[in-house]
Amino acid sequence: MSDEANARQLAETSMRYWHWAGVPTLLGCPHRKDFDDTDIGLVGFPYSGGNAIERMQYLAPRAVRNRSTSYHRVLRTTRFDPFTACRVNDLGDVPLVNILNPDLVAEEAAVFFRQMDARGIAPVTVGGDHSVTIPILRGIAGASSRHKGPIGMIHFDAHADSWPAVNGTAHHAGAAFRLGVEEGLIDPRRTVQIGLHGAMGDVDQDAFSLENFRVFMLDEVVDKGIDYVAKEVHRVVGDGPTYLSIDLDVLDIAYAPAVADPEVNGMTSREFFGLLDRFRGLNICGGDVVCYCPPLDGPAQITALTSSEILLHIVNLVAEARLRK
Ligand SMILES: [Mn+2]
Repeated sequence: MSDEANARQLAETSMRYWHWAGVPTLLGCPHRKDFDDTDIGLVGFPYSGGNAIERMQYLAPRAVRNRSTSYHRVLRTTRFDPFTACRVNDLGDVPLVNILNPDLVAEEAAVFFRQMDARGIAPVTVGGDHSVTIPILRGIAGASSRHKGPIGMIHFDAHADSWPAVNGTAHHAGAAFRLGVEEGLIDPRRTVQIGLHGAMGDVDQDAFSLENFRVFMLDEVVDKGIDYVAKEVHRVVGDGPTYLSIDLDVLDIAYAPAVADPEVNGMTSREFFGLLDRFRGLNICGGDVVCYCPPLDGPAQITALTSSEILLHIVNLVAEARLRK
């Protein structure tokens, strides 16, 4: 390569770090509202009508666009560029006309994700509160999806989110993993929940999960280590299509302070990203990162940075899985 070409390449590489320049998109990817020419669709789901505690998560997609636009990069652990291997585009935000009604929001959002599924696009979504996951699953999983049945689930969270209807709706932030089973969208035998920790509202709060899923309390992750947990996850979810849903509150508030339902004494980012790295080889067909409340983030934007790195990791896992097909 000539000196001039070298210098140009170096300049382009350094520009990947410019979070302050250009038009911000998720992971600095092209904005494609029409869904054309897309393998992996990055989506904002700016909605927090499902969380009665903090309701600022609707601001997260914009905040993650601002920061993750400088994460159009290559992971050191993979040395693999998902953006040249796959067509990764920012498809914009889920249209939410009936934003004041959680049941109608779930309906209209499911239509959006069903359209993506029909075109073979793998969705990677920035919420929103955790109620965004059920319409995503209704779009991409179950008998009428291209997977033609329930899919596997890897769910990171401080909380079980497998509770019945409450506060006037079934479509609240803590319901996705029960509804997912009841509606045949996720296979409970291929579902793991990782990182539950913190004080509970009542002693039976985790009962549905403990009966139906392989649950790794955070204590078990720390006691047995991430190599053990990753091996167990590979065993339980197997080769089939598997979705990855990440509530930022699984992390200690040192690593993700700006979350809707913070719990102290959480997972370290070293443990968390170590697990994601060990999920390479799984058939990850989509994912989401939820519960970020930008107004609670500090000036260093810790939670925005963490969300951006997570987004890049999910895209890598989905891209590698698609290339293996
Ligand atoms: Mn949670």
